[in-house]
Amino acid sequence: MKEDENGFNTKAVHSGESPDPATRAHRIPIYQTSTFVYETIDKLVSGKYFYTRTSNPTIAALEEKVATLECGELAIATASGMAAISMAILSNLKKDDNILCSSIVYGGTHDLLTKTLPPIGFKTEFVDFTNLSEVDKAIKKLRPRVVYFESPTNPTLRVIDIEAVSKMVREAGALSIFDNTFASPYLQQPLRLGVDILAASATKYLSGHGDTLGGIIVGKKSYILNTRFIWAENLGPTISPFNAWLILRGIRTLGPRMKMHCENALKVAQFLEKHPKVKKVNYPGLASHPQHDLAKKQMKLFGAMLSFEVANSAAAQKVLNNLKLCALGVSLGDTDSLVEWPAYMTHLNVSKQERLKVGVPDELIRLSVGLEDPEDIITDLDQALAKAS
Ligand code: LCS
Repeated sequence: MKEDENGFNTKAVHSGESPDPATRAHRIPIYQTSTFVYETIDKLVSGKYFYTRTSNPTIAALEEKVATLECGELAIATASGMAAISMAILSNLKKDDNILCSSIVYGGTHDLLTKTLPPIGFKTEFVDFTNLSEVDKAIKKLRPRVVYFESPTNPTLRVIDIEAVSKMVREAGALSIFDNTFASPYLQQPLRLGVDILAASATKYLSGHGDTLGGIIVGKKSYILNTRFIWAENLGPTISPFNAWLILRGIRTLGPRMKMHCENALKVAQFLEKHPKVKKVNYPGLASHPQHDLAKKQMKLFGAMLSFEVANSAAAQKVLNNLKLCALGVSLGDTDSLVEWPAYMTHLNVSKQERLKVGVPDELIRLSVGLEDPEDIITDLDQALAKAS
């Protein structure tokens, strides 16, 4: 059987990995070296590895595993998700190019597009990507080079039609870049839906254990080779071999972890939806979610990220201060449930006016549902909600 015909979990376990040719170690070693030395110039010139900033066997194993799972040709692993996203965007821009972006994305990405890129000449317009006619209008008006989006969105959990947006972008001769961090390749494979380039944080579900940072860019061979040698080699966003090894280890259990994360999240979302102190729950798996049918069509399960609104900002603080099992901190996709306050944490730099427009009021709490027993997560939320007035 060819490897690509294997199921997702088989690929997650095996792809990119084979016993170490030098020692027959079953697990790929952490090639913790900056350079590779050769006996002669001839051997150096024909050698596969030269310097870890460009390539390294442990990092290459991670790249092959993620490229296989995302159904892409090749990948580049980076030191963080933001390194992947910034390099994916910059490597596709030329002087005077514009970017079109979904109105709600991770706060760090929003900062990159509104604070880092404008002074060097790249402007971004934001529109609501759940409204396809707005996307169409904006593409025609702006003529962007890059169209950037994520789904489900952080922290509002809106679902965007990946196939429809990618088609519009392709027909306009632009490039789509998609962040698959929240879903992971277990839930959706955007490159198969027509996205040109995938960029994501590997810090979250791919690693899965909250003990490392990493990022990944996946795409066509020509693009990835050019980006590796022209951009990655010169900007130097290389992941450490140790962090790559941790993420490789995490991905082997991505399927079973995601399944359990999603089952837990659905139970928590259903509990929250019935709770009298909760005004609104954003979770694509609930029938009340505005894009529930699209989520059913586009995703295998509904993910493990959700957000919910309580009465007001003071009530949100009370809930956050009283949670015991769910830890208060940014990040997500960890074994442990993590809660955060988007208005004051991940999306602090987005203006209040903009936040309110895209559905991030002060009373919104985001929860990354972990792998604890769901009853325990629910008990914790229940006791903290009881303390909110
Ligand atoms: N994309 C999304 C959707 C994210 O949520 C994050 C980080 C990134 C990219 C960046 O990845 P990193 O550089 O951290 O590996 N999201 C975070 C969050 O929501 N809280 O803390 C980090």
